[in-house]
Amino acid sequence: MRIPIRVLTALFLAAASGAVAAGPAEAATTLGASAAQTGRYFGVATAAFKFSDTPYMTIVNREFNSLVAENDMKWDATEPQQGRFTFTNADRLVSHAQSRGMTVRGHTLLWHAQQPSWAQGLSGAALRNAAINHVTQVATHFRGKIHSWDVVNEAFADGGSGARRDSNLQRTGNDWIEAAFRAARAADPGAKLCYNDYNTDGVNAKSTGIYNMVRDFKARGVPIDCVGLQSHLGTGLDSTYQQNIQRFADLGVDVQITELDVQQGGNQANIYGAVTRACLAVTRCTGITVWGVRDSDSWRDDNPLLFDAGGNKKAAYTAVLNALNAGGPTTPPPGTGACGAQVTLNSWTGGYTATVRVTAGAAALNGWTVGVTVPSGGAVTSAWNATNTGTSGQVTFRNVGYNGQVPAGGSIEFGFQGTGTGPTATPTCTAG
Ligand code: G2I
Repeated sequence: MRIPIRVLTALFLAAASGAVAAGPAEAATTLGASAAQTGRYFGVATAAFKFSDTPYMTIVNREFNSLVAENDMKWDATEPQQGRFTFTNADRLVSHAQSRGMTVRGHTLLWHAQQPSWAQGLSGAALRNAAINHVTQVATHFRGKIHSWDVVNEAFADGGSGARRDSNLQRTGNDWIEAAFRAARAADPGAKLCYNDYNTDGVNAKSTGIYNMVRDFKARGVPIDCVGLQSHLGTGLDSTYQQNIQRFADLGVDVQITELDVQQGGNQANIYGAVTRACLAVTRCTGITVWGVRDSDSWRDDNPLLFDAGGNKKAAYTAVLNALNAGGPTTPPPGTGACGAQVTLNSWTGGYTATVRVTAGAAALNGWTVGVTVPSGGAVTSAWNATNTGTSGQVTFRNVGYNGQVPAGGSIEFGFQGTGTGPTATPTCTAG
């Protein structure tokens, strides 16, 4: 039988795309290393004041490759008096993460809760200006060090309305969220910008309200890159949990599970495993963060975490590790060569930022080079986490000192900003 060439081409492309990674040859033994095998991170919420607790730090350093501040980056912590910023604890967290090669989630720039009392007393234009200044100052302070920012936290109402929550920020005008995202992008173009909320653990009125906002932002060019689903869970998991992740991903944003904890009880381990599998099943679900280290560190009193008070691994831990080791779609597909590169654009009239994810193939990388075609009329104006040669036409980006080594199947990101139209062709990637 003769197979038409078109079909052969399709078969070849399907084989070459390598979209589905087989399980790793050797199971990883920590959460971070296991998640990295599919290009994801596994993070934990920490508090700088616990960094001197040795059993606590032993677990943090062994298991996780991403940190978020449980409280140390909130508005009341970073700007206790208007215009006076304190970053001591947050800086400690960031520098610890950097020294261990961990990425950092920023939590959170604007929220109706945990506002300093001076902000609680403001309204109207004074509050709006103070809020935007806060976004700008904090995002600028951490520029280049944050993987993803929760730019706005918990702005939607619970219940069936799908509407915004009333708050002093909301009363400054419905456009406060997009103003915050634009200010964050201007201050740190390399950070992914997320909207983060809870009770969004399935397709429901609240998550649909957020979905509609994200769709509108994408349509109007408001810079948004990711949605955080907090996932503070009880004794059950919504049957539409994965479907909900997928529908956000289909809008062209990443999804991150940002504050996972699950009520202890008969189902805890199963629910942790199911959440992990749901994330792994969606290519754009790029990482999971648990909201604390040991049960005794949790804001909840129902033992919702992966380690008990003595620092022992619980059944929930094993369920997560096994799910991570079973693999899932690699994010993004590594391709068949030594490495692959995929670009995500955030464009506006006359300019763009590009995020490029470099993924190692079957062997670890010791240096990488990415070639990008920049359409004529435009030029690269700045780059981060890479050094460029040339600014228009064929532009080459090379790793910098700290991100040349990428484990097999692992990935790193760099980015650049440019004028004109962003590159549309898939970049080339070569080792070395
Ligand atoms: O409420 C759980 C989480 C829901 N999503 C947003 C998260 O930011 C939030 O985290 C919790 C922290 O886990 C708590 O640790 O946010 C609470 C409010 O910011 C945190 O509690 C606060 C207490 O309310 C303060 O009294 C205390 O000073 O923790 C502070 C630092 O220990």
